[in-house]
Amino acid sequence: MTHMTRRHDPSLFANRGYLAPVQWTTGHASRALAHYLGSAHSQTGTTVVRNAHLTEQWARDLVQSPALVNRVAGLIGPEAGVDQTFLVIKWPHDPAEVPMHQDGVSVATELDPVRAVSCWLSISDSPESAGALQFSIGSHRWGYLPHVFDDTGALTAHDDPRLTDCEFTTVPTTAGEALLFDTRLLHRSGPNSTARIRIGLNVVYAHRSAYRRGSASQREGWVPLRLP
Ligand SMILES: O=C(O)CCC(=O)C(=O)O
Repeated sequence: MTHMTRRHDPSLFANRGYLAPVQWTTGHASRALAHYLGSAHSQTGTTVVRNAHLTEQWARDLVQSPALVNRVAGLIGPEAGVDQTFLVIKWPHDPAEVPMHQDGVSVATELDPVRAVSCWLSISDSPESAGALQFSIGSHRWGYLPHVFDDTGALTAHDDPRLTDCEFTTVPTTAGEALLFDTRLLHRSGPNSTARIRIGLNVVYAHRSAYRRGSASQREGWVPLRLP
């Protein structure tokens, strides 16, 4: 039966670098989680928690959501795991922006994009005005771009002339949706100009064999996927 919708067309992933949102839980459950996170964290500037899945039970559960795990295993194969997570809470009227970057490359790692995939989970609603994710569609076809890392290992700049004219498309999401995207896809997010909290969890999933630099065993955050 050829009943494949555009939503699930794998060529979309190859051509534009991301899939239409995957529902990992209900909007109701996700908004309840957003409410909990808003009360559990203090509102002193943008909240960033690296590898939240190692320290917070809700994140440990979330990265193993059956709907996500099935999708990820279908894209990169079963022996995959979580490479890292990154929680960002943008509080109401938070001016913070996440600058453009590619998830699959850092000082410590370079991931084979065929065996790794990025995922951004919209824990709250994320309309454009709240700092939704923005993709430079098709930029994954450029491969990993030359990067500059600062002393801490953080990525500080891209030294490639193509980036001067790079255009971004905003992809608004609602609570409980996830965007799966190529680890080379340039992405960023803008400020939250709304009176509501905006919460997203970025998860990079990688197959054990995905590491061109580094290895799964050297990754502090690596945990194997539990297939349902
Ligand atoms: O939550 C955001 O605003 C962006 C997070 C992101 O791009 C990342 O962690 O790679």
